[in-house]
Amino acid sequence: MSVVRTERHDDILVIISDNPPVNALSAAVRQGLEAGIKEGVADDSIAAMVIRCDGKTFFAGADISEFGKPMQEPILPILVDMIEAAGKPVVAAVHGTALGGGCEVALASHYRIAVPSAKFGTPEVKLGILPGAGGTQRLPRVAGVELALEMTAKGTMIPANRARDAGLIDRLAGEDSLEKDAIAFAREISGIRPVPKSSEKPLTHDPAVFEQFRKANARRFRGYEAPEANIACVEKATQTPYEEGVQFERMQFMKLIMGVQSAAQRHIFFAERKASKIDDVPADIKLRPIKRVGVIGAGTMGGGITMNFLSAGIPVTIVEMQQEALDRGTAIMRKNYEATAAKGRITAEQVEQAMGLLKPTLDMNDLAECDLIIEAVYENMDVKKEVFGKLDKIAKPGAILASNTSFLDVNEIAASTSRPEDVLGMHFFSPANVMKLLEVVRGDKTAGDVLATVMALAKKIRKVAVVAGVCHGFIGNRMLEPRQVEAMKLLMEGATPEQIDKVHVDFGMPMGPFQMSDLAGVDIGWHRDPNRIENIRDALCAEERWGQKKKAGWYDYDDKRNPSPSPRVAEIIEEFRKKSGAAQHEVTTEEIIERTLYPMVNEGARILEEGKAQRASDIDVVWIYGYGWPPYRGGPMFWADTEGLKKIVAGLEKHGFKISALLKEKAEKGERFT
Ligand code: TC6
Repeated sequence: MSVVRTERHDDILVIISDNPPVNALSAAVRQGLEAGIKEGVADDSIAAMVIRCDGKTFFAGADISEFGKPMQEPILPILVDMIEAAGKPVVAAVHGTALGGGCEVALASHYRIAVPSAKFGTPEVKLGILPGAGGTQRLPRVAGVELALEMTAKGTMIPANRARDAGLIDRLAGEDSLEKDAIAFAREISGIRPVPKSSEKPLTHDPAVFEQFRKANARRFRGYEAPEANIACVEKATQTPYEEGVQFERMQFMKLIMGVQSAAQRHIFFAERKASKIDDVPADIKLRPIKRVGVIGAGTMGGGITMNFLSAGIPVTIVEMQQEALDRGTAIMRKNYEATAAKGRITAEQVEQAMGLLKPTLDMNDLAECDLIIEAVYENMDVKKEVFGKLDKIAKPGAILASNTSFLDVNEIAASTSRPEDVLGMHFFSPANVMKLLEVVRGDKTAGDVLATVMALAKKIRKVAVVAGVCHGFIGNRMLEPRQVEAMKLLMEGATPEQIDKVHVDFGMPMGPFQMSDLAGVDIGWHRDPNRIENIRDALCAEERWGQKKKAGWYDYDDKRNPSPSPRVAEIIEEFRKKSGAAQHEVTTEEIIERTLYPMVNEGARILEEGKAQRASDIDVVWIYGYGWPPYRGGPMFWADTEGLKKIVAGLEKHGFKISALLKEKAEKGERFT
């Protein structure tokens, strides 16, 4: 059966796409739409047409899986032009999300009607491209330059009421009567001639807008190619006739789609979705119901974790040992919600709703009512074992017991209970209510339904979850370690913290290893004996250079936390260099990359070799969502593929690293990780 069908309602032809899950504009859909429009145009008894979709959404865009393959006719730009040139009115009837090519189909239609819950967006920029079917030229004409910039260059999605205010839609339909309302609307406007075309609308704008927009978003766009291409196209729309603008857009689109950045960003799109799939657990396995969550520990981590569930409408019982700590943790959660409300992102009512779902308690026995209990206490094996031993006695049968450990052996923790099959790790990243990544650590005995339940729950609380096996540091922190070790060695050989950090920031990371250490706390994991000074870090800690919180760490900080290179740190480094007698040399950018980033790839390969990650793309997801690896480089494994694995191996060999067998084998065979 065809994915597009037509239905006649007297003089109105309704063209309906049914291409689950998101009505992507695949070749079959484009061919069906073309046939539907032709049918409506050829039939004199048809006065107007309506395009709508079955299922959960209007077209959510071009079919991304077709990118990079030969395109089948009709290509999207031709199809949307054909819709606009139909000569009879075409009404787009929108529900769900009209995204990318879907938004362009709506823009090329002569009228747009949408249900109040519908959303509109051109998120192509997030895939490293632009709305290349005339979208950058039609959108500013229909919705104004400022909104067009917001939607194309930033990928902002807008709700139906804003779309109506901006002129992007003509009418709101009833939430449950879209087709009926669209047909009535089509009949109402069917006689209007000429049919209004988005491409012919006059454009008014203030030329200063572009520079202001570029300036205001310079930080956000740093390193990316697509935002500027989107801006340039919208700017072009204001300077040249429509046809010239479209040609310019086509050129920009082709350049982007052939580039590495778009390939990287598309890789991440699919990697993120693949990450939720567990290779050896059936997709339809019965999940355990999670109606109430328990959290042990109301500190920074426990509080952040709790907020995820409250925000998703899931009640939480939070346990602390002391009333004061419990009150403090609860107050911080409220303060965080209120700050979000002050920014207008949630309402005061939502703050109360979320906080109303919280049950603070000092009695661990209250956890008996929870279906999932997450421990977020001090990172120490004995403490964790004691907590899990207690939980074993309190938790109801079938409850899932999770540890938020970032390093420790989840199998050992599980062994302190009589039900290791119900135990796993849920490693949140700080701040836990903000960071998208969740490493779900699968113990040797973790049951399949336990793992699947937590992966599904992760989506509900809007996390991107990745399955990791039990090993020191799991995926992310394990790969961080060789980077830190090499960064310290480079200091001893002549590099400065500023130089190493700059290479990482220029690469696209939000910060370098030393900036990160200052933010997290130089003293994390320090032995706390100021007289025991074995390395540079001990020396910093002994002088209470614990990072930003002390206004001194690897850098000096002013009152506004602006960093500057520290003469004292330079002295300490120099003392250690002299003491060790390490040979000094001029450290280049190339060497810093080879010695701090290549070993991460090497460690990633080992993680795969040992089966601690399901797939290379999962590692990329961890680094993008947990550590701010630049999406336009696709994550460390994708980046290694683009660098060339032979080059990575040669670089590692040059510096004497022991190379992963998998990495070596792939390099020799000319294979890729992703
Ligand atoms: C474009 O339009 C360019 C135009 C210029 C042309 C010249 N294609 O996200 P979910 C799959 S570029 C193919 O889990 P949700 C997805 O992989 C496009 N497949 O669902 C997953 O497959 P799986 C611009 C797609 O309800 C399944 O659908 N548009 C596409 O959480 C479910 O996805 C965008 O960038 C696609 N376009 O969210 C929008 N979209 O089940 C991208 C989804 O095999 N899409 N799939 O794993 C989204 O943002 C979201 O999918 C959503 C639905 C908001 C539509």
